[in-house]
Amino acid sequence: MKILVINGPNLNMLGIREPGIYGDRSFSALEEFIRASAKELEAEVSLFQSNHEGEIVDVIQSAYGVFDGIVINPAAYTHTSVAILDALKAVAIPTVEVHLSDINSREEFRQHSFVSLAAQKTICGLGFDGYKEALAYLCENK
Ligand code: CA2
Repeated sequence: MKILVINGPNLNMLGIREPGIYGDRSFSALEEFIRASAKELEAEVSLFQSNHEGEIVDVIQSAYGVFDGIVINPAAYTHTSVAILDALKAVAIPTVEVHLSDINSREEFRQHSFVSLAAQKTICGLGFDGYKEALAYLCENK
């Protein structure tokens, strides 16, 4: 099982500010957590982070025929990006959307997700554990 994990804009700043919302652990701790979770689940993961919408579209397109699943936290692009939605629909790779925080109990503008329209499942508010749950879901439903 080959899974591409995509993290969107500003997630590389994790741990630096807003610990009350996103926790106090760093982005490199998140990457380590994802790698350890994948190892436990016997899945192969590739990690990608970008602050640029077009780069995220490019990496989704290049996943076609290569990866069996995608885990994506599109960060702020969740709420704005039809381009990322269209790329996920184009490749039709089983996708799980993850958010560290519970976007449904935050500001109204965070309560709508374009990406949810292409995801098989959305996991919110579980912090780092949400990524492990997403990987496990893809492994169980391959
Ligand atoms: O809860 C999530 O995982 C989000 O996808 C995180 C995004 C936010 O725009 C989404 O609405 C929900 C924000 C990414 C990280 O933002 C930071 C802000 C300040 C300090 C560190 C990270």
